[in-house]
Amino acid sequence: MTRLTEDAVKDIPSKISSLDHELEKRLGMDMRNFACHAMNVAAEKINFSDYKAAIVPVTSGKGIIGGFSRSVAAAVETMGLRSFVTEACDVAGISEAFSSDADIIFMADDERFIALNTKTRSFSDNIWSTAKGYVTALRIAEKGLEGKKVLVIGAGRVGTEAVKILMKEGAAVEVTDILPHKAKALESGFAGVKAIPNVEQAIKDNRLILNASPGLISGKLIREGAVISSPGVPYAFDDEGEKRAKVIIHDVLSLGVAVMTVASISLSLFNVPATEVIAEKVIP
Ligand code: 2YH
Repeated sequence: MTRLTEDAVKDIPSKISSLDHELEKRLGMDMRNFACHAMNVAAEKINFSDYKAAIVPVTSGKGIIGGFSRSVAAAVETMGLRSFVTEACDVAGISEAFSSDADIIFMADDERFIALNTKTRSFSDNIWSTAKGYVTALRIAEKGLEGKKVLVIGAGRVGTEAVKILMKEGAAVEVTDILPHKAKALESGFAGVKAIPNVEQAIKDNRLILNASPGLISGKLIREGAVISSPGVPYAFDDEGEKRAKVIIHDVLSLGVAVMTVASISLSLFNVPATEVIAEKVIP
């Protein structure tokens, strides 16, 4: 799975408010309203400033990504929560977060990134939240997805969740991956999903795209007026692709974190079933 890099996150804290405005310009809502929209909860029902979020740096596996915790904090603060990065890492950091009465603890290792609600003992997951956020962004940008053909590029963890969410939205889902057996596994796993073995052809044939892959996409393949929602890191598009597409929605971290935040709060406030929010079933 793609691991974020220091370089990818380094500008987030200084650019978070322009990111928020950019989202408003593209989708007609800021990050907070967007995340509430994705989770189907009314923003006015949540007192965001009542919540304190702690971000715990985690050293396990490949270790700390410089700027990662600060970037998560910046995204959460933009939504109106109070937040802090714990001084200590790992277990000591978790105990510091609890001692400081944090309501939500964000922590990520190389496999998972969760927002644990300390009051409800439930948590939201970055994979599911990212998929949910980017499907929602595509739906808003396209003014509805029901009955429309959508291509998911990348049959990894975010792609798999996106396929499931798009099916629920009533889209006609196609999926492609440079490893065709992975797309095929999704076709076999979910009735109605169609695997397309040739990635380039799949891109040429589709106007609505959810890109959950780390590959670069040549602008020559992009259709005029394409609507693209792209959580994939690194950024996949060249100048030609940007010119041809009507809109490309992309960021490396904040949209996923925004949805995680509202999901983590919603689990307690609105009895959203945890199974809806947590991606437990992953097709290998
Ligand atoms: O980037 C990642 C993983 N690919 C999981 C993301 C799930 N979408 N993890 C971030 C690791 C952060 C590091 N442990 C830190 O700085 O705390």
